[in-house]
Amino acid sequence: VEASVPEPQREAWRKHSAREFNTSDQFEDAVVRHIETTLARSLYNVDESGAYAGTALAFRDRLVIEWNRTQQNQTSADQKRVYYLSLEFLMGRALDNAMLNVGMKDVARKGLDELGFRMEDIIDQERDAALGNGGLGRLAACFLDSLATLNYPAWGYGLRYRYGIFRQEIVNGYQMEVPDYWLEFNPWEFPRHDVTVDVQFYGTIRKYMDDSGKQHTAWENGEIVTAVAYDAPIPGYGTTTTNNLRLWSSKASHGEFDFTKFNSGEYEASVADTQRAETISAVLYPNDSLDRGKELRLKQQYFWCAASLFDIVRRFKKSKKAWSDFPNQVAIQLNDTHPTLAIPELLRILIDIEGLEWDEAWSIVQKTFSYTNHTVLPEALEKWSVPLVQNLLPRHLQIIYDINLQFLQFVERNFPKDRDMLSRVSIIEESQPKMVRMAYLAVIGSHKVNGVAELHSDLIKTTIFKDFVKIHGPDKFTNVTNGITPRRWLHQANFRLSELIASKLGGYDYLNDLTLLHKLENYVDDKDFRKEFQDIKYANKLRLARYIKEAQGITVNPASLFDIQVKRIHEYKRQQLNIFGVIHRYLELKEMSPADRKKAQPRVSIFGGKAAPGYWMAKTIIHLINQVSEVVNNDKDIGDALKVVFLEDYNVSKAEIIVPASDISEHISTAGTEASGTSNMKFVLNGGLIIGTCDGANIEITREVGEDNIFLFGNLSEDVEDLRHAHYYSGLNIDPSLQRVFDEIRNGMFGDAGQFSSLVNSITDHGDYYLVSDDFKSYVETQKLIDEAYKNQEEWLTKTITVVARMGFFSSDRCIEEYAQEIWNTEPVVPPAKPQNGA
Ligand code: 4GP
Repeated sequence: VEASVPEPQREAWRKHSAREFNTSDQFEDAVVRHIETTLARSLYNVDESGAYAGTALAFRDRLVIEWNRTQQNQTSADQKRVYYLSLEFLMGRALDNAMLNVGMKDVARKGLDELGFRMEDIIDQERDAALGNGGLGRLAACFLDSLATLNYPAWGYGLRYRYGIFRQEIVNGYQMEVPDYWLEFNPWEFPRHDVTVDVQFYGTIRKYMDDSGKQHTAWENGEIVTAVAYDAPIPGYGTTTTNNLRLWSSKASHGEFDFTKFNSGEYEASVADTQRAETISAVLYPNDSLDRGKELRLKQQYFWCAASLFDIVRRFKKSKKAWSDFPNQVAIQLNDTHPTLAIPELLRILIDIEGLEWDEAWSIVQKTFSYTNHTVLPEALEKWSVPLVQNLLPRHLQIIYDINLQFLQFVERNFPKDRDMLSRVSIIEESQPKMVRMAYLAVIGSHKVNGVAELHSDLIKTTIFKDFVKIHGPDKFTNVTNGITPRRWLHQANFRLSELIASKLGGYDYLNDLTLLHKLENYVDDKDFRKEFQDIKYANKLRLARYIKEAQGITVNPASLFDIQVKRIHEYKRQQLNIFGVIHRYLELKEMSPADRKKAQPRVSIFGGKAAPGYWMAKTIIHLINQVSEVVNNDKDIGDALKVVFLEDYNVSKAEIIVPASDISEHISTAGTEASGTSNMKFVLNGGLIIGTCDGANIEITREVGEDNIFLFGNLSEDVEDLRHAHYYSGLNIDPSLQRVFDEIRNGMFGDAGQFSSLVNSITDHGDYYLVSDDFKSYVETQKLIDEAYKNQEEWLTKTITVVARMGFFSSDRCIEEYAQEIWNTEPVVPPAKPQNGA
């Protein structure tokens, strides 16, 4: 490690080195000092937001000390580092997580109490860091937690969006999007104005020969935008390892604004350039399927890849190692195809700038990268038009063509008989205009490709990447079933349950080894344990009921069965199937005698999730849910028998309240469409059961918890194609009970029927692509089984305890170990011991 202070003065540094608080007294010192000096407030004008800021800054100090130490230690350990490139990191709140990970929550609670504040209110002041859409972004956040907890030297690289995912407001039943100003106060980030990278766009290519006659390519005369690093510390649980998440922010290369232009009278132009540069990192794209073809999105991707690669290469070059060592020092994981441009970018750096030959550079690239696929939905697979890439990144397009040429020559040599193969696997799709298929580029440039659950990993091998399995061999393709961090999704979200588990398992070791949960099965018949387990679920339902009242003004009875579906709104996830089922239930209840209705199992159907702003059908589904909610909740006949709630603005911190409160959660995608799902794991880990299709990780959850402890229904993925085909040629078979639901919608039971015609017609007239009609009957029957099962509370309780005990497999720690061994070939770095002088 290079040091800047000479040895004789280092003693003074050591003596005055920053100290961590350890007692509540020291914590209070830190909080008050920050409130008085950093925030310039005092006991006369401090409110909860001030107390939050003081608390966050106190914990931030602690994290920073560990973070600096970790980074120094990892650098001197000189081991391979992992770089996780993700356009989304859905981190949620940081304070509670920081307190629990460093193990100081009780200390802080006591301190805050003495200063006159309640811990829960303070935690609630924080805004979510919502730099993601859904599963892919939250998975990245869980992975960062596990990487730090397991002491892997790892950095996340992403973009620092000025606006995260939009805030959702429901107005007259419709989704409205409002900007999320999350950066107004964010104590967790550190601007590194000294860590910048100039990134080039557009420009021209010049070929030239040097004195020795060697050919070179230069990319010149482009527009430059500067990337500035913003770092956030990522603390591991129960370890001092604190890793780094580096997010890039864009600014004009000439600084705040262009003085030359300003001085020559071009006032507006001087600001316009700045704005254009800053736009690159301004917004997270909220669309998961419709953002295709947007130049700004491609700019974001390159900006982030170029800055990250430059940074990684700069770090590597400091080690003065040979280039052949690069893949021994660096593993880069591509989270979906969004960072695929990193592949041609690394080639460009190695060949154009560092002067390596193609073959050596290519071998380094392939050993360095690996790629995770998160979807088989054809509309979500990224493609960029050749003219767009040509204009924005002319040199990269050349490199992509070169990769493709070499690849196709290889294919031709090895598969001379399969003439169509070349056009099928070409990175360039011969369409009008031509398109660059990013997923193929990612596969070809990586040494490993993984899916995120067993079924999904099998499906990618037989569908989208079938030819590549033949070409590269099956070993290139692997599976890492997703997982979740038990720290946030149990210990933090459901502290009482975590405490109960710890009391039986002899401590919190299980948070570092989730498989230890299996010992809970010994307590399935323990009366006191059962009682406490049940009480906790009830308390969590009560907490959610209070939240529903406060946020939506709807009164729900916590003794009802809570049935929850929260996730992005998408036709393939089939919230429409759920709401049609709810309407069916409502119609049945209406027909019952009051006496029978009293006997029916009361239910609360809870929905939450955002629709992409341009995804009309998803927005229609939200509208229908809200209209049904309006009608059902105000129907005097129905009372507590059924309530329908749409929770506005679903996000990570709300999930922490929602997840522990479920009796049943819904994971009901059309078989073969949901790559994995991760909320399914969160709900079960918190003692909720699942109604689900044989899809994604539901299948492995079933294997772990046992078929008796999950409610599966619906067609299997191998039958989906035939069913679609049958819809097309022989029409649909619409169950009479579903037909009735459609009739009532068309008759205006839930308001203007025209609003919902596209939704209903997509099933009745347009082929029912997502098989709602095929699965409706078994869905409704399975819901009946659930009502019955729930009546036997003792058996239900046994099931819920059993499933928790069997969830050990689904920790994201297990995922990270698999990635480290099978894909990255990396080892943890032993964290440094705390220095003796640290208070
Ligand atoms: C999601 C998948 O839809 C989900 O099944 C999976 O669990 C998650 O990735 C993590 O692997 N995909 C996205 C996306 O969120 O934006 O494509």
